[in-house]
Amino acid sequence: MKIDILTVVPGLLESPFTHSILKRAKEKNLLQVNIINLRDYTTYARAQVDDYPFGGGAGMVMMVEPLVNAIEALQKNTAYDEVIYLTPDGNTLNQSMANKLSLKNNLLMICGHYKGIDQRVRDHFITMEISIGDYVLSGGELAAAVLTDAIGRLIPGVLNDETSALSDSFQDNLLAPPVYTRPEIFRGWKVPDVLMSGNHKLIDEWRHEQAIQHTKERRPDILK
Ligand code: 6GU
Repeated sequence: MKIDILTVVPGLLESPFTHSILKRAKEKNLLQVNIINLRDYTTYARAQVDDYPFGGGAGMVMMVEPLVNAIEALQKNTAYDEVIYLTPDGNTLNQSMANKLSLKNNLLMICGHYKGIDQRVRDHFITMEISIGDYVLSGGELAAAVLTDAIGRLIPGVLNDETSALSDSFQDNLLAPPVYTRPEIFRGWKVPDVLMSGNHKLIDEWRHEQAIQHTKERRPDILK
């Protein structure tokens, strides 16, 4: 998969994809992330990309021209499956969206800034609008990093143990059960006996019950 990310703050996206699982995805050639600087596509003086909103009001708006120049230039090289605008008024990201997006080949993500992007870009170029939750970030970059991480780890072949994404929280509308590792006893706090029993049927049942219990307590809204 290739993910192109268009931003006015490329520096914010330098590090997130160079560690851990996404680093491995890159090394295995399963994921390629390109950061593109929107300012490379502006024709305005001093690399201007934003301007005052028509009708007045606080904040700046990202101009239609640099965005369309950039998107059209990128589309010449790549047929994107989705052109995603990261915005707090988009559809809230969930695991099911990440699962679906992880099966695509080419994604373009557009990071909003200031008061957002000119509506005409949204009307004519954007195919999906995604938010990562009900709070406001200073820009779409960290949201694009979150979305890329959520998608990237699901690309087939990225995780070593393919089943490990299946046992993630949310994959079956359940939160994940508790996990333990060595030592078996720490300060008198003991690992549940069932996990030490070697009986995998019992262990699976216990984990499933714990997941249900955990979900009932914390997220009754996602329980089917
Ligand atoms: Cl995608 N962008 C911004 N600026 N704020 C957000 C967001 C996105 N998702 C939640 N808050």
